[in-house]
Amino acid sequence: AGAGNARLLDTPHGASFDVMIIGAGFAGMYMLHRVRLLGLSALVLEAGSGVGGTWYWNRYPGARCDVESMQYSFSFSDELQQEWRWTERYASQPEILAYANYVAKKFDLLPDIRFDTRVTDAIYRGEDCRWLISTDKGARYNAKWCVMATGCLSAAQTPKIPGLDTFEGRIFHTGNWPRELVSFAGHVVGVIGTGSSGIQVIPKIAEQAKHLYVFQRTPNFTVPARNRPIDLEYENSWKQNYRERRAKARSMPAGILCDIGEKSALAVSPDERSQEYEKRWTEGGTGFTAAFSDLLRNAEANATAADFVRAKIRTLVEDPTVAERLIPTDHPIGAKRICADTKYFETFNRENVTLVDLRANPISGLSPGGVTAGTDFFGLDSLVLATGFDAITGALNKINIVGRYGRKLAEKWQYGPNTLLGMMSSGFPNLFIITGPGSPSVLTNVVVAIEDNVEWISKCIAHLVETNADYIDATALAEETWMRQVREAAQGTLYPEAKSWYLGMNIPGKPAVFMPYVGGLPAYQRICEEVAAEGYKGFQIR
Ligand code: N01
Repeated sequence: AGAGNARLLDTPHGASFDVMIIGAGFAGMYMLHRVRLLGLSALVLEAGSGVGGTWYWNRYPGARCDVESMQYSFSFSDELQQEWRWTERYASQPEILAYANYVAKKFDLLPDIRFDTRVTDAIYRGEDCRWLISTDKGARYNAKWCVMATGCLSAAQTPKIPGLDTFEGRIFHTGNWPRELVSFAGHVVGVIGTGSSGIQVIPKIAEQAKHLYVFQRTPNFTVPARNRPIDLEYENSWKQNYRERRAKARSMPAGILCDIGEKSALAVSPDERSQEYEKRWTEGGTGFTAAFSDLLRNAEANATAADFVRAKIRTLVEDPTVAERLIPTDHPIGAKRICADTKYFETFNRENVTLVDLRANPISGLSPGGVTAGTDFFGLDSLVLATGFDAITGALNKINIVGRYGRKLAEKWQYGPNTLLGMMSSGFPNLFIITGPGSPSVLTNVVVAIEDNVEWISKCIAHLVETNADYIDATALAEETWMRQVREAAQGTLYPEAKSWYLGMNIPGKPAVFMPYVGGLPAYQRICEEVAAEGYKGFQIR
């Protein structure tokens, strides 16, 4: 067993640990590893039956990362990054899950993880500054420090469509896909949702299904991923230069080493602009929106990139009416997370695929045999919900988190989340969040954001242990100042112009607040380091 079990104590509130970690995705796994290096006891609680988080749950056909695999991996162990071999430019879900399992085994993490265990409550006990954790299995634990590694895109969102529970066919959610193999062969299938998940799953289901109806409410911008196998030369070029490349990636706003255009899109001729877009379109990947420096800051510059993609859609989709329906017009390109696809638009040229425009014909409901949209009925054998997530705060708010004076986190955040650096929320002492709201999280290569947060939190805990401190909390003033910085950073961009999950606008009733910190990883990292160097300025420690 791991270090933790040796220090296990029986208390009235179950087993006692130095650190409880909620979630065994990349964040929870690395947190456990770091806590053990401090010589502290830790336990991880995980709702799934295995490690991997996002990559455990999102097993839908076509699920694939849109950050290149040589970068979407841990950098903390050179041995790990040298010995693991990625096979494709963008790793598929099964490969990333295999990687997560490999990491768990290599660092012997499994003995300190309890699977199939969902945390229901986390309640702060003021007398001894400890967190009391309860689970759906009736287990109780307590710990000095509690770390939420619950993920930004982990609370799958099922829309309230009338009659959904009367549907007699199979229903799937991309974010909660079954572990067994699902076949759509010979089936009439409906997919609701055309975000990143829908855009990946639709071409795959189309290859199998007798007929596929794609129910689209809002068209999305997507660029070709141009996934391909990794050759040895490319792999070696990374492995021989990992240290330098990782460091360079960390100096880029999204923590991703890529070619960022330094010019304004409006400072070059239309020809030069098109050539640059064409080059990036051919190269593939989400680096398309980094073609010029102002694509996410200037509406006119943005329109040049959006128009380029619109023209591509018109050339890729044979039926002009279908092409027009697939063209996004309601948001700047990149203001919603841009998607990377493999033959998405081409899928609509297949005879067995029909695009149903929900703007013209909204879904009125489901019945045992299928979906009614407008005046049309679509008989279905299977329905796939690619309807997204209650992002960034969803997984946290599902847990009954109660801080000082009995205050609930969900209540504190009812008008939008408030944190200091995305890692602590005032009134919830000794509770850390990895890639929480107010951190760069989803705007970055999230593995880098996770590593940075985990390392900051473990150094902070080490500092508390060394100084015999029992208690750390964000001050209300520092939190307010940080949230102002987060808001101001977003205001200078085009992000708030899209009704996206970044703002919680995909969830009915969720306050529209831009949640991530858009100032870039290097700026965020510098601020975090300064705060620590100045004795955790903005935090109250005793
Ligand atoms: O979710 P989304 P997602 N009736 O919220 C539609 C990451 N990710 O799971 O836009 C009809 O983007 C909704 O329509 P609308 C990535 O960060 C990454 O696809 O609200 N439609 C929209 O089309 C991504 O951004 C990867 O009008 C309804 C769709 O469902 C994030 O996860 C792969 C509806 C939801 O799109 C989320 O992506 C997958 C309703 N009642 C995910 N409710 C890669 O790395 C919702 N919709 C490649």
